[in-house]
Amino acid sequence: MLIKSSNTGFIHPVSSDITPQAIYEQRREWLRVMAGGVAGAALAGWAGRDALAQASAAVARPGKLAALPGGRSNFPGAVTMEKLTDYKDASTYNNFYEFGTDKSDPARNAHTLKVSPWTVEVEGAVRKPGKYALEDLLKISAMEERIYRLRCVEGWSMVIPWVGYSLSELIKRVEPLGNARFVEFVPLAHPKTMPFVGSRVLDWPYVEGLRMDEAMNPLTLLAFGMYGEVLPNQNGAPVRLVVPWKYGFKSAKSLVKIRFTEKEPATAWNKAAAQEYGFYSNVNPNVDHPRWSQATERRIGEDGLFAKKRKTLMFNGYEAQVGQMYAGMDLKKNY
Ligand SMILES: Nc1nc2c(c(=O)[nH]1)N[C@H]1C(S)=C(S)[C@@H](COP(=O)(O)O)O[C@H]1N2
Ligand SMILES: [Mo]
Repeated sequence: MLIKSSNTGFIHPVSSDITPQAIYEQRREWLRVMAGGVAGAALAGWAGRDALAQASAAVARPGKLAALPGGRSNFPGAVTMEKLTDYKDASTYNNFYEFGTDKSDPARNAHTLKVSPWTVEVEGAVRKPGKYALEDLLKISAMEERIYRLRCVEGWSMVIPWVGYSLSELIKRVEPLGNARFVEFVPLAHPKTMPFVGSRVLDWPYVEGLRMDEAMNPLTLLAFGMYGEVLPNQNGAPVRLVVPWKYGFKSAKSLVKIRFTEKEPATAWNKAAAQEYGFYSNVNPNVDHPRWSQATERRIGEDGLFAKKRKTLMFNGYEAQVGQMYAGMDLKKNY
């Protein structure tokens, strides 16, 4: 069954299409058990009422767009207990250069983005290349809710409940060949609906890339929604990447192509300023940006007069889940 959102015109399946009813029921039961466990642990520790509410209940929907529910993820590290950023901040303070370079530009301009119909093409070194209609992409795996920190290289961060599934689910499906060592992510670049495509800030499209093991890491999320609803255009509708241990710019929005390659992809920010933005771009408080420190960050929503800056964590706090992938690499050289 398809429901048409009055706000966006985006057509998406209801949850019973995404998950067969039986699995849905099972997942609900399991969630109930999990929530109890997590809530118990939170109570025993430092967490207060916010964390408790966050752990035990589904994130409240803002009610602006069509619903896209996801079962709370049980993958280690997939749900932070930190206070969620307000939906309003998460959907009005954005980087999406295709719609302008000010934080408020995407929310103001991205209504022109046409997200239906939408196709994502998988190509390159895979046994099963092909074009996926969004409707089919949505059904590849059960939707999960993941609460991730997202830290921008500019020194601010948010905590956002994303809805999606591990990119690895799609990758397994298309069967990469032995020579596939990297994955390139290509967002839409459509000058008619994206007014800043063509501007000289970047070389369009906004290409990003990951090494194969990074792309296969279960934390790497193919996201279709946030706060229990489909993504607002300004957050990268209808499908984007979220890579929580890397600076925000690696999390490419509004993807139309996923390409498997032997060579390291040339990424948009690396091409624009190689001395400032490397291929890896792992969040690393010990490696300064050439023009500023990366040791601390400002959590959006905490910017009152007495708000303290937070210390930025190695790999944005996901070291236990991802540190292993970089063992033996010089992270000052591979910034
Ligand atoms: N296509 C595209 N994807 C993009 C960007 C962009 O300009 N274009 N900006 C990146 C940057 S710098 C950040 S910090 C995050 C911001 O995501 P958000 O607006 O959903 O918080 O998106 C990333 N993905
Ligand atoms: Mo960013």
